[in-house]
Amino acid sequence: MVKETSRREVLKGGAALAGLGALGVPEWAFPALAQGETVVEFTDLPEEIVLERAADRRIIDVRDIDGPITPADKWFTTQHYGHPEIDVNAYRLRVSGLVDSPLDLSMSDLRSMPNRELVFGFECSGNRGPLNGLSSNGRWTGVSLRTVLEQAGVQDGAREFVFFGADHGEEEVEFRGRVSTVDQQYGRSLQRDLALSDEPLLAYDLNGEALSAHQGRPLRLLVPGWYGAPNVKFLSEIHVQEDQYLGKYQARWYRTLKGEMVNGEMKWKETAITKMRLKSYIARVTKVGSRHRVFGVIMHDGTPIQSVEVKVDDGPWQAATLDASMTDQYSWKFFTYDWDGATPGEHTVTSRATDVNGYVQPTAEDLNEVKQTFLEQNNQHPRTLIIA
Ligand SMILES: Nc1nc2c(c(=O)[nH]1)N[C@H]1C(S)=C(S)[C@@H](COP(=O)(O)O)O[C@H]1N2
Ligand SMILES: [Mo]
Repeated sequence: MVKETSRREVLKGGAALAGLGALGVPEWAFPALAQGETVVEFTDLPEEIVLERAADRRIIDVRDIDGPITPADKWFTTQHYGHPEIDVNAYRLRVSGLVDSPLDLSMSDLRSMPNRELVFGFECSGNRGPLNGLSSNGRWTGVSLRTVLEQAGVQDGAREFVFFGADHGEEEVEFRGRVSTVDQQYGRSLQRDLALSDEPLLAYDLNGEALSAHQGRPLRLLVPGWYGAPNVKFLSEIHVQEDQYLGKYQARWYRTLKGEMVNGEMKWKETAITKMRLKSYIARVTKVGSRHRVFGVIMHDGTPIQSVEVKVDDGPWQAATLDASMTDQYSWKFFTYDWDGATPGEHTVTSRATDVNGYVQPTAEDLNEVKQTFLEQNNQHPRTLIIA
């Protein structure tokens, strides 16, 4: 009754998955697993899982995660205007605006500056269950933003640091019913304190190799702990200014409508996409002999994790185990929960994480009371499966 399918067939998707679902026992082996360990497939997956929807869009198959670092050729990827043509030898990073000495830095200039490594995993702010495939974790190398800014000499009046990608396109921008078509460059900004802190990195390598076009060749900004949108790829210019930057991807596109209680009254406001909101998601459930194991991932802003718990159906929350080897602050984190005595039939498994500040990953119901728009969807996501 149990049909095993190779991973390739599974990823090709539709037919195999639907066929297995129809058997009622969607279960198969992944090469990444221990001998005899098989995946119990979720019943909440779409009929067809397309990992590469376009040449420049890719999600990861979270069922297939086999180590803390996502290989560069599997890293999730997305952007608004495709991959700009950049001749890496002719490339220059421009630093302009309120600086004492404007800069034009080649990749060899940047690579000869002091470098550092950063293990950092992030998700797109639009990432959501059940797939959660717009998330990955990497080992990045680059130069601290601060090192470059110090070389340029930031002036006192500088408040806002704008990061422009080389990518752009024609966009319609609507204002009170009037539409203008203008050329938009991908741009995001950081405020002074963060820009001049030790945190942001101008990264040129991922997992020890030069960035591919997918991850922003030849240079990208990384803001540890933040969502994907601020991590500007194909970085071409840093412009330092006094005024707030209100470009499309800063001021309009990446906004969340949130409610907050202020003096006993709910105040609704649009907020910027910045730090990742604590999320755990269940990536797979496996079976070894008669035992089941739930494996999941935590995405977070670097605040240490206090606990992660799993519940089966409407049962009590049970402590899951964090992978103690994942000590890099901004890495994603793995957890497992050994599910003993799983009974045959349909079940839901749900996880929730709590950080040391006491923030508890909300239920979808609670989240939707304080959030209207769809970004930052960090709610608990119950997964459904059938135990044979
Ligand atoms: N230049 C540029 N940078 C960009 C974007 C873009 O469209 N252009 N998209 C952002 C968004 S929304 C995300 S989620 C991440 C994705 O990064 P990745 O492709 O390395 O996973 O890139 C960010 N940086
Ligand atoms: Mo994104």
